[in-house]
Amino acid sequence: MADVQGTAAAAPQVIRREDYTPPAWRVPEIALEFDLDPARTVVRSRMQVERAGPGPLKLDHGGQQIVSIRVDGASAEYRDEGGRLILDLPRDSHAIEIVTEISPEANTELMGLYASGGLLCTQCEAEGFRRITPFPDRPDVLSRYSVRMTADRVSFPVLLANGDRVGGGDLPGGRHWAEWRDPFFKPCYLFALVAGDLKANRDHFTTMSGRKVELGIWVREADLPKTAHAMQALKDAMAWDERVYGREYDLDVFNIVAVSDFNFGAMENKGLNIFNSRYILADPETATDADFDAIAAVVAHEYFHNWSGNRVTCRDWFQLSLKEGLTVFRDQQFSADHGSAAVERINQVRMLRAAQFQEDAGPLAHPVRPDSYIEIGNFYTATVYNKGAELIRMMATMLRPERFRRGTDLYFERHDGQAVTCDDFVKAMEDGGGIDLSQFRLWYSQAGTPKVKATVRQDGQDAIVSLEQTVPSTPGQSDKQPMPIPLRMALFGAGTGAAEAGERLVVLDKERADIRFEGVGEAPVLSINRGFSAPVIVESDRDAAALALLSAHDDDPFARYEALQQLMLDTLIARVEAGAAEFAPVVDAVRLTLENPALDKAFVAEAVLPPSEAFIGDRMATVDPEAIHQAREALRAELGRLLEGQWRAAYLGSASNRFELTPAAKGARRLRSIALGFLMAGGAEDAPALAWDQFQGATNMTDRQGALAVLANSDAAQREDALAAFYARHKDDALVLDKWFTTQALSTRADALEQVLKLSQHPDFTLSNPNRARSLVGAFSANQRGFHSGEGRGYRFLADNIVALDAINPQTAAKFVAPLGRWRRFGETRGALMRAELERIVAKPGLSKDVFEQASKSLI
Ligand code: 0A1
Ligand code: ZN
Repeated sequence: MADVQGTAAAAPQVIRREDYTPPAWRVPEIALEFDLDPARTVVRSRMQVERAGPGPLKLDHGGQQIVSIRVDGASAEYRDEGGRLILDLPRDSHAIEIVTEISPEANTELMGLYASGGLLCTQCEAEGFRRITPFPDRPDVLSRYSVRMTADRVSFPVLLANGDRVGGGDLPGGRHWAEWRDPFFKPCYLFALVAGDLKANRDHFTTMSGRKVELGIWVREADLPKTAHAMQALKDAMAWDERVYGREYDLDVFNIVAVSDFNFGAMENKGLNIFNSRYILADPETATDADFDAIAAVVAHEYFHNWSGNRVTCRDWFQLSLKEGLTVFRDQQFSADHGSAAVERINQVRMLRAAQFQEDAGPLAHPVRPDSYIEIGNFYTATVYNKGAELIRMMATMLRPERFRRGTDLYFERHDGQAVTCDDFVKAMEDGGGIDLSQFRLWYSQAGTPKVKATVRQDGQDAIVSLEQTVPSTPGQSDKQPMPIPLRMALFGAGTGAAEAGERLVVLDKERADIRFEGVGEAPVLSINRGFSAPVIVESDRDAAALALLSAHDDDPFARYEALQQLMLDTLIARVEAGAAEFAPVVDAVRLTLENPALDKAFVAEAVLPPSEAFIGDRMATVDPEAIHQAREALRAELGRLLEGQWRAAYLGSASNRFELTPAAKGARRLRSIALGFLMAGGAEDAPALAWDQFQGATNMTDRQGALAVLANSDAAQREDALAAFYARHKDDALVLDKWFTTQALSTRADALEQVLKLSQHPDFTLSNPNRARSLVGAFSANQRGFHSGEGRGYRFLADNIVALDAINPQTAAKFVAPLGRWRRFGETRGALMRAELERIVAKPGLSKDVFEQASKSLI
């Protein structure tokens, strides 16, 4: 499909938050008719428009063919202004009818109406609706939709849209029709339809007021057995939102459809969620425990949007975090309530640090509520989503549960049916929770990860914690003000590890503050940012002994994990920088953790893992990926060797029997594969055989993939056999084959780049399926050692793929640019090579504005 505005021939237009003006026309009613056909679909739109202010009616237009435009029954004059149809209308209300033609099968961008594996489906967020029919494609125009579809009865027996089905029947010529009506006002980004040969896993949920809701998860018939987990998650999410937020579902039907070609994870269209199939389909044979968990989280996330996003939506796209930050926070709470809360928090923070801290530290840094964009698709970022969720979490921490709930109740009640701003949310927290958040609003407007320096000293019978914050400058924002940083902290005795002072919540709202803890008996060790209460980087002068003490005694599981991570991090950085460092304190701390019977396996498994190579690099002035890799491997080898007995015990003690998805069973499987990795790293003679046996004997994908990854990272003789066997067994299951590509793309071996170059020529590799593109190209760009090896050939590989993918799917291509944008961090030689690839991308004629924005900003 031609993308008229998508090309960067002229300098692309910058959209600014400060330029927001309310719409001049409302569209209270719209009736859509689709004559569906993969090659040529005719769309007839009838809109009732009403004047809300001065000015013409402006309809965004996606470049498709316009057959006719009529106003009040007569053919109408309009002009095209840079992708917008402008209609000067004389009266205050008119009936507009527009007929357009589109070709779903030619739509490779996967925005608007497109074909995927024999289905026709839509994706409208953020600005896809305009590719279906001209419309004021902005989230503050709310309409009631009715949708009539006609299609071939054999190819498309199922016709779904938002709301309730109100009619249907057969037509001559082998066609049939169905009509759906959605009684709720919604912005056009929540519109959806699906047509295809689908079967449903059907169930129902009775809401707290006793209404019965029909639930359907629609997939290809062969996939029906893989939908049980998603269905259970949906019912759990519906019950949880009633219990925790008092939010009840509002339609009689809730449908989910799984599609195999999708740019993101899933989409919360009103009453008709559309999912990337990887976040629906699972059984123990094909999905890992992490997949099962991600499915539950994404199903819950999309469901929660029904209130945080759909009933209360965004005024404009700068407010994206209004719905995304809040909904991520809600899905995080849901996951914590349904699993191990400590491990959930560890994983959330790991993800935040891996994606968001990097974003905040680089050329693409932007505030949670951005000030400008060229292409809004580039702002579905870890900052808007995950840092946005941390902002909600900080407010919840400061308010405590009861007052936070009063705030959210007020928010939903006050703004139901409206399109509002992040500031409206904060105001509801202030009014409902009784708190002044004036200074807190800085978290929405200032980019960059704050740093907090913390030291503790004894002062007679007291301890004094000195805190100092700095907020780094980021592109376009050099002058930063101090932010209010809620820090949960406690003190432990340096000799005994005994708790010396109960936990306190301190809000650091100035550049500096001294906090006095009274009545401290012995020299104190500081436990700070417990539970990761603020998304900041803490720098403290705690030495190895203090960190080891916390890792053994802290009663906050996150802080305990963090202490061991910090100990490993300090050790590894010293190793890289000074060439040598004592591993003994780390070995002792890991031993104590492994031998502590009070800790559950899931926690132990996460705590003993050294920080990732990328995270170590983030804390260094200049990143030398190979040196970091060698240091980390040396530590893993030492841990493996010196604690062989403990790893063996952990391995044997975690043998899987019956497959269950309880936190305990998942923790055991996780620890088992991690222990196997350490045995291999330590050079245990039987480790390759153990890995092979685990691979061969596995009764579930978690054990199989765990063993495969260990072998894929090794030089073991069984490596090739395992990869070949995995391929042979799973080559017909696209989602599992993605894992095969990813495992090799993430390999820590020196030849990862060569393997990836080969795999990119594999007959099963294609850029046209986003999951497959991410499984190889996306994964490899996160392989710190592999990507930066080969004198720039890794960079060239990435750039070549960005350019190739840009021609078919700019939105997904743009997501691959960020790793090259980190060029400043990798020293002169690598930096120049990375920059050269960015320059090559930017110079490409016909580049999309999506990739142009990311690549050009990355050069600055
Ligand atoms: N709102 C969705 C994310 C999403 C955004 C854009 C899309 O376009 C391809 C698709 C999905 C969510 O937060 O889950
Ligand atoms: Zn979302």
